[in-house]
Amino acid sequence: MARKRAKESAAGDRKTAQYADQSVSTGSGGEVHQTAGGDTPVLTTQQGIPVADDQNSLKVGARGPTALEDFHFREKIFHFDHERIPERVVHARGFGAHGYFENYESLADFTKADLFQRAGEKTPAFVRFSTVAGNKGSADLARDVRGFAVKLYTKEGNWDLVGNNIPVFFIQDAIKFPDIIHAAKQEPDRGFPQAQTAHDNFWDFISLTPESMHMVMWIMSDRTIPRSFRFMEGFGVHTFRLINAEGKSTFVKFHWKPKLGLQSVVWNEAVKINGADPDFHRRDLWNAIQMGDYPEWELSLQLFDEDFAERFDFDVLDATKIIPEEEVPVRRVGRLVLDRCVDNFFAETEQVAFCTQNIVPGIDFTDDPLLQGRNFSYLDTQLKRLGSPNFAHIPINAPKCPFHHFQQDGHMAMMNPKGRVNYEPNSWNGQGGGPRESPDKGFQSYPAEERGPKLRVRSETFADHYSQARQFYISQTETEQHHLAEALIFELSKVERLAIRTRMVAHLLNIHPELAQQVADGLRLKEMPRPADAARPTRQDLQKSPALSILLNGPDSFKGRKMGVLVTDGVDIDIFKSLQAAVEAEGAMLEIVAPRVGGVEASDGSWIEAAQKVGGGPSVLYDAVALLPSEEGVKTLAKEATARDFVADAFAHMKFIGYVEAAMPLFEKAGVNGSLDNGFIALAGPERCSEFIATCRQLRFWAREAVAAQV
Ligand code: HDE
Repeated sequence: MARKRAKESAAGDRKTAQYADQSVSTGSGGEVHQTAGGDTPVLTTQQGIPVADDQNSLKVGARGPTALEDFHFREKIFHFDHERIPERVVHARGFGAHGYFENYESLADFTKADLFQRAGEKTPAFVRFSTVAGNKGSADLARDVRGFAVKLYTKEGNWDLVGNNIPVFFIQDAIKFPDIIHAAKQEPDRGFPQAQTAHDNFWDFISLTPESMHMVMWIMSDRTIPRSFRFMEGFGVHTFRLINAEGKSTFVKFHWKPKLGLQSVVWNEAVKINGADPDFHRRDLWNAIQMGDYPEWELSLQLFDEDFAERFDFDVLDATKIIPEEEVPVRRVGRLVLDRCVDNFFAETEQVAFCTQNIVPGIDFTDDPLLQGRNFSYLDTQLKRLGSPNFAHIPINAPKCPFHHFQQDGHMAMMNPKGRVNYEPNSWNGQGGGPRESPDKGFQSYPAEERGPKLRVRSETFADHYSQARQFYISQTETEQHHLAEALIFELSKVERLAIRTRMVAHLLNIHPELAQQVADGLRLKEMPRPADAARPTRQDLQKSPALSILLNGPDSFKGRKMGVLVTDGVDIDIFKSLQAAVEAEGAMLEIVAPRVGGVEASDGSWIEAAQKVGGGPSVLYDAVALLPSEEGVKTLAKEATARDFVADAFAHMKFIGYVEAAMPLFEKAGVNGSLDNGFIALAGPERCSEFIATCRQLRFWAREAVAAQV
């Protein structure tokens, strides 16, 4: 009996092995199933045991049960089952890259931080950009704050500047963080909406939290729909301290200024990008770095002293306030360059553990209650996510300078000290006694005077919630003010409860009556509410701050931007080539979109390969577009809905559109032929192409917006 079974089994093994070979060879497009040999290493288990068959689990008979003794199968599935670690409770969706920070000048007058001592010094960096509310798999163009977390591997330890692309925050005290995040994320009963603040819970909380009103202006502006990470600012948000060698403290606000200028998309475009390419931002960063087009930001400091802090209109410890750059100008002190993509997303981007309390000698905290709370939260969250107090043993988190301490053991301890001594003080001086503290080199906290009764209170100096919200609003261009009002109308229209919509309008009345009126009209509120009760009246004397506008801080070049070129068979090769050359000369990118991805045959018989089929490369993926069909080719294009959308969307999103005469039938079908405004540039001959690119430097033809809304 036993012999019979063994025979069956052997026959079965042979049969299934043969079947596996067939399935691999046919299943992988005819490639030959490879086994080890030559340079190809032998597949092993984690324990190093060579694997003979990775296609079939061990069975008793070809159609029988799987044997428990199949250790290879069990190890493989066991490991797979544990591949995920808890996603971040906020900022789950992120994308990271490596680079360096280069110091322009010595900042020794202000700080003894080692990385700021020598001009030209480069410090390795890792940056992770993120959205806040969405889960890990959510889309990149959610209307949301973007995280801008920077880890600097300095020679005196890791400094994490864990910032956002908005310089203020929703709340003033960390104790409210779980509430704002619960309110923003999916509602707990239904588990949706995903990555959106356009729902009742969010606006319910916000409308009951006047301190959020300044942040509301920022999140409803186009700051929350950036064109890409490369075109957004970063902010440390809190006031920090710089400490010099004499122990003198200077307050500082940290800013990252993108070299390519600020740029955002419009909301209708964001919604469509999310469908066309949910990875739009990460793909953009990945591609730019892979192409050697390394994005850069300048570290810019607002430096001020106690006197200024006393004089300033608002409390510098209040994270819902900015210091206008017109009052304390930024000083550009160095540049951050991202020049290397990760080798492995999980190992680096997912496992990177930022901690606000990672700070180096020469930089220090202030008593901002949000920052104080964060200093507890980040360490705590890393233990949950990474599962071990040894998360600094993971290469992405490990310092790149020497480190020595007596901490030991724990889950997954990778770096284990040698020798007998694991405590201090000890008397093993010079005989493996281990590291010693250093009063000179060690981190010394700034000896700020702290006194006062122990109370659960909010400082009176934090009480003005509307003045800077108004200042933000009046600092925007008309176009931006319009977008802000539209965003509020969109979001509040998704709120089911009228009382919440009304409560928000009551707050807007304290910010700007014109804004409140527009939103009330947009929501069709039957009655204008009374203004919300305000702890402090809104100051009308704060001046406009042009630094707060995106459009006033755009680029003067099309560099780093992307041109989508729609071509068909018969495309005029001269125009195509000169457009290509003009785009290249500008330092921009060109992507070819064609009816079919295989490409087109140009007017001279040459072949142009496409990157996208027209349906897969809608115009929302490009900063400007050019339409270069032939007279013959446009006939088919005009029949395709995706080609018509390509044009209609480019028009609706105020993009510059270069075109050849042959494109007219497509314009007609797309419904834009009646309004060929100055944003349409006829590429009558090759020489017009550089003129077209020069026009594209304005990025959008905003004058079209009022018209486009009605087409
Ligand atoms: Fe965070 N935040 N945060 N945050 N935050 C986290 O830490 C927290 C705040 C920011 O790419 C968590 O590692 C509290 C402000 C970024 O890995 C968590 C408070 C700013 C990232 C946490 C704040 C930020 C986080 C979740 C209120 C801008 C992503 C996962 C006091 C200055 C970092 C993690 C990355 C992540 C707590 C407010 C930025 C839970 C308690 C203000 C960019 O620890």
